[in-house]
Amino acid sequence: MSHILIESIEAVIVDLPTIRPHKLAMHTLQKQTLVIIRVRCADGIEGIGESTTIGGLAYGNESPESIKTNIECHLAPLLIGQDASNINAAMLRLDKAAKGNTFAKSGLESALLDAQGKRLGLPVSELLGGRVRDSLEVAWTLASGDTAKDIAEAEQMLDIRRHRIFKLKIGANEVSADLKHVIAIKKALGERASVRVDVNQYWDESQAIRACQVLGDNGIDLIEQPISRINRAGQVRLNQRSPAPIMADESIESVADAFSLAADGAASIFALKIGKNGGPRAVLRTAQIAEAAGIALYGGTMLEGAIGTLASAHAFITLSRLTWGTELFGPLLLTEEIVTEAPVYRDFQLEVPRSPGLGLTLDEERLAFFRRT
Ligand code: MUC
Ligand code: MG
Repeated sequence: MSHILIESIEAVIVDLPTIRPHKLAMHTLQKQTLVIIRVRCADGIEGIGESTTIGGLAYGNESPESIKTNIECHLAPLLIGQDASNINAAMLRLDKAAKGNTFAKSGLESALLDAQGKRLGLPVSELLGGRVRDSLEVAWTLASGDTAKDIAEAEQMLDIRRHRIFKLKIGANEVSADLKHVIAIKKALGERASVRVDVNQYWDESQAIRACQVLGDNGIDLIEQPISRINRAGQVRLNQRSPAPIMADESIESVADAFSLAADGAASIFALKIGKNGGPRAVLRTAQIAEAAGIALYGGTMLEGAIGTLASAHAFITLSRLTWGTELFGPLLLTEEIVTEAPVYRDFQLEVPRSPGLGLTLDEERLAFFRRT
């Protein structure tokens, strides 16, 4: 195939309302901010990607504004004029010239994969080696901040057969109050649902030792990132003594982090996130490290919209084992779409399109309406 040059790259910031406030330990979302990436190629094909994080700089090292600036000033100039169909060469060029910036790189990698899929008439999952399942189980996060409201929300999700796995966001309150909240929800749902918690690094080891024991004793299936990513020795100790399995989320900010966590035995489950690894191909490298180390996998989210969600889904659907399912519910938290057809959720599962690329088309009018000027 002759070279098809990348002609232009655009990063568009979009603010979309959420169905309700979404309370995490470090930030309450009243809206979600997406960065949409458009890569236009000389053959007339446009690839779309998404680089989305949570709470400005509250969650990680990149913000929507830094992602847009770094793409426009540093990353796009490295790609313009390069071969759009050689994704290895394009991403290598970015990695050589720019440290970190995994969210920005993830949106670009997703857009290049979308363009190449459209060019070859193949879904992104097939470019990544082929899917080994038809759909992905999707968890829902209960994060209204109110126990009764969370139980009512979970009951409704079970009734309409949309979710039967629930993740509770805790850590901001007193440990005893959080434990009461979690146990009340687990008691109400019983064996009808898997209940898990995400502490977002808010406990110290002394709090986590007892809290993990109580959670495990009360039927909680999984504990996500209980203590700081910096306290590696503490994570190793907790992983050895907690009766419920410990999942690493914030601890993984790169593929190299995944390797050192696996080497140290710091978690028995990895949350896979395209944004934190540098794209759908990069996240599969982390998955391979986990598989080799006997670490179980979970398909994570940074509450992306449809584009980032399907970019993640096309990668996760190629994994032979996804023991803990996924949490790819981001589009369901938003009241608005900027694509013409929303991702389909049915019978507790997300369907992953079989059409070329990611399987999505931008709705230009909605994008123009919601984009920041
Ligand atoms: C996180 O830390 O996992 C994922 C789901 C959710 O509600 O928040 C995110 C972030
Ligand atoms: Mg998490």
